[in-house]
This record gives sequence, structure tokens and C-alpha cells, in this order.
Amino acid sequence: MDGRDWGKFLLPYEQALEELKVKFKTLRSELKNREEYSPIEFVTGRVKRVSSILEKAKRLQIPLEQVEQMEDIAGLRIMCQFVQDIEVVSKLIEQRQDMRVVNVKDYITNYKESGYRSYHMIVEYPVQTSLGMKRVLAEIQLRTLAMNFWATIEHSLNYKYKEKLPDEVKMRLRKAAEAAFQLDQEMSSIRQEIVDAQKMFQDRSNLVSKI
Ligand code: 0O2
Repeated sequence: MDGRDWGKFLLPYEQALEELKVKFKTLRSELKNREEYSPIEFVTGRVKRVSSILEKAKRLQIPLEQVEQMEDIAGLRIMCQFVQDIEVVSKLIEQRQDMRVVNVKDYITNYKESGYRSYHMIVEYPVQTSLGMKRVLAEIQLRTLAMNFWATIEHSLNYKYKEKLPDEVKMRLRKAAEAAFQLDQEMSSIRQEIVDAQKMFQDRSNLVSKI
């Protein structure tokens, strides 16, 4: 153990994550009410486990006194229905006054060797704590539902095989990533049809709830 009180160290990250979740869930409902369609499908988040922080710090040779440089201790995930929505949400994030984008990793254009696709935005976010204001880094991952499906399965397989996936499984996962990408492409091409249908469905439910 390194003597650090990890519980206290993680407090501002936990606070940042809770606030960010509320803000993006609120943005979702605001857009649904204002535009009848939200580019945000749902939002999740996690604070990185201490064992995972230590492992990553070791791998990236980050001294523990500088562990605050790690960009994904607070991680927010925003799921979108369509690839086009990712661009819309990323623009909304760039325009916000309550956070500052400090880095972007476009794993959609430059997908990883594993097959992983997502758009990562690193933001600096100020949290008001009892000790004063503290700026923390948070990683916002923007994904389609298909990208999220793939990443969730791959993450659990990696956990099962302790990061040593057999070549056969790796190959199948790469093929599955390609299939998920094709699905996103197909869905994108009929996006307007789907959005119109969802708006009609939304209007009907609103009407029924008013009766
Ligand atoms: P957790 O939740 O702590 O287990 P890396 O060097 O791969 O750690 P890199 O390239 O710097 O990271 O990526 P980045 O932007 O820091 O993001 C790391 C996070 O992105 C991961 O968190 C995953 O959520 C996601 N990610 C990156 N690559 C992959 C991948 O190949 N497969 C899957 N399923 N997810 C990936 P952790 O470390 O899993 O976080």
C-alpha cells in the first residue's frame, strides 16, 4: 500500500461523476421535450477502481503523486442511437461553459486493433468541495448502442481471460466489431425513418398520458 487515503482522494471524482450524470440526463430530457428527439439514449458512469488505477499508473509509468494526470478516473459513458448523434453530442459538450475539453481521442475513425470504437472526450470539470474548488479530469465516452454492446462483451471476455484473449477469440471479436460497424452504417442510412417513427410513438404516448 502506498499510504494514500484513496477513499478521500476519490471523493471529488465521485462528486464530479454524480454531477455530470445529472447534467447529461437533464440534457437528454430537455432535448426530448424541446426537439422531440434526443441524440442521447442513456448515460452511465463509474469511478475507476483503485486496483485499476494502480495497474494503469504502473503501465503508463505515472508516479502516484501525479496520478491526477490520469484522464479516466472519473468515466462517463453516453450512449447514442446513431453515429451522427455522437457528433451532435460532442458539439454540445464543446459549447458548454461548465467544463473544458482538454483532449479528444477519436477511436471511431482510428479504431483500436481490438476492434474497439468510441469517441473519447477528456474534460476538465470544477467541483465545489468543502475544501474549495477542485478541477478534476473526466473521460466522456460517446458510443452508439452497437459499439457499447461490443465493448461490454469484449470487456467481460478480457476480464475472464485476464487480458490474455486466445487468438481465435480475438479474431472473432474483430469480426463482430466489423459487423457492429456495418449495423451502425445500415441504421444511419434509415435514420430519418426511424427518428420520425419514434417521434410519432412519443406523440401518441404523450396524448394517451394526457387523457
Ligand atoms: P475500467 O473501467 O477501469 O476497467 P488504455 O491504455 O487501453 O487503458 P487508452 O488507450 O489511453 O487506455 O484509452 P482511454 O481513453 O484512457 O480509455 C480507457 C477506457 O476506454 C477503458 O477503460 C475502456 O472503458 C475503454 N477502452 C479502451 N480500449 C478498449 C478496448 O479495446 N476494449 C474495451 N472494451 N474498452 C476499451 P478501462 O481501463 O477498461 O476501465
